[in-house]
Amino acid sequence: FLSHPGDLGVVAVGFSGGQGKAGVDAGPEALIESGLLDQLRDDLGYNLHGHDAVHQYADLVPRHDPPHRGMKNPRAVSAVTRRIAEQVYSHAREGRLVLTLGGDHSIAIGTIAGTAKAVRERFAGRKEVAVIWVDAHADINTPETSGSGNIHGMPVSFLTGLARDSDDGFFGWIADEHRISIHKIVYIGLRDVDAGEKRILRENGIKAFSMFDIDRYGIGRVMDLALAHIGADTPIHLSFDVDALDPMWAPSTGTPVRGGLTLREGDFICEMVHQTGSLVAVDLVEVNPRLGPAVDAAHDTVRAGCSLVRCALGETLL
Ligand code: HAR
Ligand code: MN
Ligand code: MN
Ligand code: MN
Repeated sequence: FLSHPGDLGVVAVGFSGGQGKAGVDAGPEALIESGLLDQLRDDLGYNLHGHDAVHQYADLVPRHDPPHRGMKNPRAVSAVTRRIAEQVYSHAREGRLVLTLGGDHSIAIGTIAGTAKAVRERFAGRKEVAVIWVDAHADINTPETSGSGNIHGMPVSFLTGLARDSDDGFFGWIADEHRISIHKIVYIGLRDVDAGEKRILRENGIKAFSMFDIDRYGIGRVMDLALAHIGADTPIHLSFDVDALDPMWAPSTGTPVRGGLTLREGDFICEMVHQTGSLVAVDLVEVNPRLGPAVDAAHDTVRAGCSLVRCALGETLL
């Protein structure tokens, strides 16, 4: 295989509290059972750390967790993402690339908070992490603009500071060192964005490439523009929601939206990000093996997810 690519910290997150459908907590187990981590070790040559456990965080999920500012399961999601931030940070501090397997997309509050802190530390405050958010959805609702109260639709607002809370039990633990700049996030694949979210994107000048842009310019040009926006020599956190793919490729997910990326376009995004050499963390989220219309749905979705991760970690580049 390729020359030894280095150390990989793995955080498998069996958590579904950021949304209402059971089963997304079984995503990591399905991905691992299908051989993903073995492939990363045996075929790609990574040195794995933290890969023995799928974390359930049962000790952090309170029995009584009533809504706060309309958010559902707010204490659980706040406590779990706080723990994830520590896990991701401790891998990144050791110089490891960090792979997080979800779980719903609320967990990115933790993963990105963790890398943001590690990158600030590593570069003594001279660099900030950039985020490439691949998704059908913008996930930038504030608690007040959200129609659903599901926190997996809000992570970007908390990470950028557009949403804040003073109570540690409700994301008040998020400090400046955990936050990302609104100018260092780029969206790819959007096609189901709420009216309030469109307003937030517009008013803050946030860079976003929708499916329209991909159809118009092609995925190659979109990736060139996305990476140019981030700039060279900037550490990159790739947060990939499997629902960015068309349901033809990834049917087993909580909120499928037709008209999405082909598997090949998704793989290409991951390959381009790998090729920058600036990747510091990858999330793959919203794989729900319990959902889907056909018998093969979960199998297909897991296979697609594995392919995306392998591409992000360098498998397909010669
Ligand atoms: N925008 C909607 C909301 O806030 C739905 C978005 C959540 N779906 C996801 N996230 N899978 O990407 O509830
Ligand atoms: Mn998402
Ligand atoms: Mn989504
Ligand atoms: Mn490489």
